[in-house]
Amino acid sequence: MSSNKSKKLLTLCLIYEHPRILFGMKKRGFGAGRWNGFGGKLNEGETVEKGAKRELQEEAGVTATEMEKRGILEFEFQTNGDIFEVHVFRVKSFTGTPTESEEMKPQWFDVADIPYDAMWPDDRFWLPLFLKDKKFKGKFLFGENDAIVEHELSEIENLEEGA
Ligand code: 8OG
Repeated sequence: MSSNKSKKLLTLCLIYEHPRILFGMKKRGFGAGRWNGFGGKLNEGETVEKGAKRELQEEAGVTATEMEKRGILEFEFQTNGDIFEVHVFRVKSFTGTPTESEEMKPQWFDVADIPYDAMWPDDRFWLPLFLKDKKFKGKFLFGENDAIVEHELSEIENLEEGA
């Protein structure tokens, strides 16, 4: 995987209260038509945690009261010049009621019933680790039609080390 591309930092929040997990159907833009967690780009000067919390609020209408970073994933596209570094958070508690926004239509799923066929194809690799409460790091290279061409994934004890 090449390294002289520009890196963009993104957040992803998953509300997981065993046995249910909240996904949103992305209604527009990048990843439209797929179930996903809630997140996006950081505003200028914003910390990753603050950005994650803000995006969750904007897209799902809820406020995270307890959240923890679980993973760092890098996505590279053969057809695109950017690398996306996505920081994945588990939200353990929140206030408010998940509400549809312009970007996302939220829905609870049972963890036995995760809609992998309508999600980003990398999710079936790392989401099982997330659901087992593991911390992880991964890299995925996408080719034509968002097919995964190469990937690495490992469980990790300390996410911040060398992140
Ligand atoms: O601002 P925007 O909605 O475009 O941000 C993209 C969101 O999608 C952000 O929360 C990060 C997330 N995301 C990717 N790639 C992948 C992926 O491969 N799998 C999952 N589950 N989420 C992804 O950008």
